[in-house]
Amino acid sequence: MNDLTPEREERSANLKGLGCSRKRVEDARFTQGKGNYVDDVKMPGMLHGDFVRSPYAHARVVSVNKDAALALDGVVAVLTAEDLAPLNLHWMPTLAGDKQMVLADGKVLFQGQEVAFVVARDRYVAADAVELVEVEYEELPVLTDPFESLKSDVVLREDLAGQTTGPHGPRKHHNHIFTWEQGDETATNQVLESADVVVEESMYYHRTHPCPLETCGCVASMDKVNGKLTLWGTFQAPHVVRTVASMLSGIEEHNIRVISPDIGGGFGNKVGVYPGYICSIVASIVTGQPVKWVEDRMENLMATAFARDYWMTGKIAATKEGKITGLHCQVTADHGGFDACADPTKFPAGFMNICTGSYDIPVAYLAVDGVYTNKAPGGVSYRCSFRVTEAVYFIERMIEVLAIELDMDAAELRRINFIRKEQFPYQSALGWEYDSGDYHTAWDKALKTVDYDGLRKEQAERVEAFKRGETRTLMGIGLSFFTEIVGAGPVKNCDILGMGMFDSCEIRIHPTGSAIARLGTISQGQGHATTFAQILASEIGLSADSITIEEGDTDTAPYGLGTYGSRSTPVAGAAAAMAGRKIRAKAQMIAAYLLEVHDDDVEFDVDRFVVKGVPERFKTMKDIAYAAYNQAIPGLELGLEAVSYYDPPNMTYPFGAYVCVMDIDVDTGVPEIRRFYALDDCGTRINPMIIEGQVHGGLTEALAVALGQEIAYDKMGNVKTATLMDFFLPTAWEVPNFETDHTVTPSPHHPIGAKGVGESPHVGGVPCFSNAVQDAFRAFGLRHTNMPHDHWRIWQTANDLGLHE
Ligand code: MCN
Ligand code: CUM
Repeated sequence: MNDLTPEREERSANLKGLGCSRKRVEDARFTQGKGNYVDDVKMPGMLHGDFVRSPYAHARVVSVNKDAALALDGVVAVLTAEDLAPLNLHWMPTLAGDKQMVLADGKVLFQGQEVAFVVARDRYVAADAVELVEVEYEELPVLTDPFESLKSDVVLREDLAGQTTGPHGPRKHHNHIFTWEQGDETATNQVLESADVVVEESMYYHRTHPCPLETCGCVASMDKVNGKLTLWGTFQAPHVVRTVASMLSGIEEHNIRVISPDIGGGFGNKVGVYPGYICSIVASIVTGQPVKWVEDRMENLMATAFARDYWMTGKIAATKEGKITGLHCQVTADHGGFDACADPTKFPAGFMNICTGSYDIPVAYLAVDGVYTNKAPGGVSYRCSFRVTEAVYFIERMIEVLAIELDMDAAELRRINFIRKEQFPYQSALGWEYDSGDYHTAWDKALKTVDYDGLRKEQAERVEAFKRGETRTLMGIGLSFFTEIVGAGPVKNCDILGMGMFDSCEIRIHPTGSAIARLGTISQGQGHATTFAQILASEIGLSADSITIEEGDTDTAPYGLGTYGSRSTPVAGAAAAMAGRKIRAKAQMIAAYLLEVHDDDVEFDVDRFVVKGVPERFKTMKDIAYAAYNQAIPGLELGLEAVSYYDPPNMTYPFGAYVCVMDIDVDTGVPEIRRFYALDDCGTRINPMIIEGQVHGGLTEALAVALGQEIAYDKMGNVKTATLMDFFLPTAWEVPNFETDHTVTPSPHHPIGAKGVGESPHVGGVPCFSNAVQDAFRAFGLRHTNMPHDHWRIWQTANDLGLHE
């Protein structure tokens, strides 16, 4: 039954299942302005909240005077920490085991911190009242550098004074949060001491921000008649929000309904719990009216989850021939005023311990120190797969630096160190088991497609021409090879606030052969309504067009941990396949009964069950669905429904090979991207068009981060990049054409062999762009320079190398 006859091929195509570039079903409403976002939720009597925020990065709050604000017509309430304290809601737990002020309790720790919450008749009155709240501050010394913070006498977190242990072990200093160690330090140091070659390099992966087009917000509505709290919000994990809201408020979980409506991009910015959510809930309970809070762009950039801010120092040991023998990585992580990283509990530095990358490195050691500073909290967001962005940037820079030291070609250096196909499942020195990979095939395909040897030749000629004064443009060839780790995660080692990171799917087949499936995840633009239906179509044999996908309403969806860490496909996608298989198992019994044969005598064939060897005797899934509701089949319950809660046995490890060809004008520092080639391997591909879209989006954000985007602070702790005038958000003008390609190495443990892809292009893209810039200057002695490579910094690099003389 393996080759499809034309007739079977047509039936299969009609399903629009796995592998089909099905058009996105959600786009009809988005492109017509008919999406339903949080700010579209409007209720009778709805009030509006707005924050008074601190202009100072570090200050004592001496007093807050609400009188003038309360006197303004239309102002209903002004909440401060004093009002929340009796409810024990002035502080909230963070996902990292720390706690965070909901409203300033005695002091502020970063610019933009929430000090008071004004509730008013409309947004305008609320904004006016914010100006009328008089706050007296007493400035304190500001620490924006984590290294200085670790030496300073200034105590940032007075609430933790005297605590020498935190949720992740001992604290070395009053501004130190944790040290997280992985691997074997003694063995690594031994290798470093006796190696032929050791290179050391320090690099900074700067602070940046996901900056989704839709900012964060919510509407809280406490119905005092039935005791039910409904919360609409921009939540990437609605069930977790419900559980946390129940724990904090004491409202029983069944009386809380959390709804994530359409979301205008999340990129990790919408995983955490923000003071605005707590304040809106309290305000709704206090006033008895629905309360909406939606932050503006400046608030979003200043106060919600930032990304990165990792200072990394690496030592890499190798033989003269370039075989890597050991890796040492020391990180100082700037977490801002509170540790609000959204990591699985046991991973305070996320999956940074995948920093051995795609290479077979026998011994390694990683130590990460988390540090408090006077900056906004957050740290895990922005297509990061829990710090895999930092890990891949680190190793892909170390490889380039090692290539320089060894005077070797960087592509060849990668090739001789790749984990070989036959080594999978591969046990890494820092504790991961890579499920599957075929790196050499992908690398060779990439290099061949771009004519790598030809490019290197051209580059060498360009260097000569530059030296002869015939051109002022240099050429950079950026390489990166990444291994991602997505699909958190096995419940045995991954949890968020104690909840194991499984996910779920519940399917209900209707009598006429259409269906609804609900999942514990939530799309923010990834196209789940399109792709989850495709997985089910192939499993169940009903057209994807006949399957509605619903996510994001905790009253109807089964419990799931949400969408981040590219986990939807690896975890919820697996749950969908497993639930589909349960449906199919029952359908088989019904079909056998209808066809009057034994269960084992029928087999599944695209969209039907056929009697083995007699293909003209069959029952389609539509027939079977109808029979499930109108035939009394002995020993079988009526109906056709299934639910699956899926605990993945392992993460999935997508990978990819990227090449960027860049021309750099030495006199202006302007880079021109000539070509960008991205080969991704995410195992079985559900929807190639959506994958391509994900890759384009992730690469665009990678370009942004590598070439200019940053959240920069001055010494006073002022955010210098809090508007889109200063924060670089690329447009069609800056973004080049991206060429996409793929190989397919299925995950051996995922029911359909799929791995995630949503974050891969960002993880692999940032080092690729950065390596391209740095490679352009390799012939002139550059070893490493930090991102973001904006025009000014590139010009500066050229200047430092004496290229302007
Ligand atoms: N897909 C596929 N075949 C595969 C893998 C994935 O067709 N083998 C499809 C999926 O069916 C899904 C999409 O690609 O439609 C992304 O799937 P997946 O990799 O599982 O990632 P998630 O759905 O869990 O999305 C999360 C990921 C993250 S963590 C960030 S950050 C990010 C990203 O998605 N945020 C995004 N991409 C985004 N894209 C948009 N438009 N908006 C965001 O906020
Ligand atoms: Cu790290 S950003 Mo995504 O996991 O939502």
